[in-house]
Amino acid sequence: MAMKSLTRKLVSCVILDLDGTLINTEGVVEDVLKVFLVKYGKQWDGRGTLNRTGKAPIEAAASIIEDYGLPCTTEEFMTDIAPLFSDCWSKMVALPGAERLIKHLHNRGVPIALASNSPKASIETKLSYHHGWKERFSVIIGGDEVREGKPSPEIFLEAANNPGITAGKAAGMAVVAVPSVPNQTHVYSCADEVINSLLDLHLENWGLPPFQDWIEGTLPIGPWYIGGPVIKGYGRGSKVLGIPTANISPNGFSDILSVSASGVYFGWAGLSTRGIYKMVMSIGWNPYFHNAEKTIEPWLLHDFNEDFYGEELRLAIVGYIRPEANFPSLDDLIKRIHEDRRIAEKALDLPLYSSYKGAPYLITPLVQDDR
Ligand code: RBF
Ligand code: MG
Repeated sequence: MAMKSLTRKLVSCVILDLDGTLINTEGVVEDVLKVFLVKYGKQWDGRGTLNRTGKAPIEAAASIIEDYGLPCTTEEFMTDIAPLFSDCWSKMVALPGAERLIKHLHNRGVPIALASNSPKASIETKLSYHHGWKERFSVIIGGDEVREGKPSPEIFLEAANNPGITAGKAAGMAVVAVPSVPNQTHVYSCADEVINSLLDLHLENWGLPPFQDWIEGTLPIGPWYIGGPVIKGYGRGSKVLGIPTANISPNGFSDILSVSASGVYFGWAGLSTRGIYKMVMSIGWNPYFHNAEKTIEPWLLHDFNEDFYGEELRLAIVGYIRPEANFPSLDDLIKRIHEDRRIAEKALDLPLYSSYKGAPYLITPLVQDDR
């Protein structure tokens, strides 16, 4: 994506945000708000997400009260909602690439700091569910440790005011934004670079030690195992485009879907009565087609003679190729998808990936044991 090359700086230390950058706070907060609003006879409709993200809890609360016209004060709101959050911390899972980034920078001796608008106590609680994170930060600054939270620069200056990090401050700061709200990249236009997920962070662009785990244009992930009956079969929809995807229902995988970066993945696909095939897939909104819902669209790399609508399809997702993108024309989109296919087909022959072809999950049991 766009990078302002003129303003690019060589970076010697990194300050990370927590909510929506390293963990999926927003998804968990949404689930709590859904339950909470019912108390006031209101229904959650996704309103105001952008007004809340990145704000301190008290300001976020004020914006919900305003967005939904709730008859309470921010203090009452905070007191009432607190118990609902108490058992939610463990659901705030690592976003794609977060763990990898923290470990990599730490291993390579690059100092990392955490600067979050959350109060220090919440940061500590959230981090306690992520083994090995806290110790890797040289400094952690919460919203209650500065006079003014973000967007005031104070929190970043405070985080940088640390022996290991002063050097970075002296060099000036460059900002890479990882939007947690889809299709709102324009909101982040003052960043030096906007990326879809931390998987797309290219550290060498910033003078930092590059990740070593990309191999032949692919990044090993997972494996994730998902499956279900084919709801849009081969031979329908995009067969006209030469891309016969076989959608499975996203219902039941909302956890994986909500935290997986929209993009192109690959792996192995098992069809109950037919066999195991190479597979390349998209997870996302398909911006070219303006889809309203995130979809899972595996393309089984085999010439089938007939449709397999309704059959059980099992997937082992083992690698990542690229972020979802919008293309100027359908022709460009199709060309790129065929390029993805070639990358996946070749990569799946590497032992690193081919070993998952034998995963027991790919084979559907003939008799379902429901006990
Ligand atoms: N749709 C997009 O709008 N942008 C993409 O970057 C994109 N990448 C895809 C990659 C693969 C491997 C596959 C199978 C599909 C991708 N799609 C993408 C979705 C594609 O538009 C869709 O599968 C069909 O064209 C019709 O639903
Ligand atoms: Mg944030």
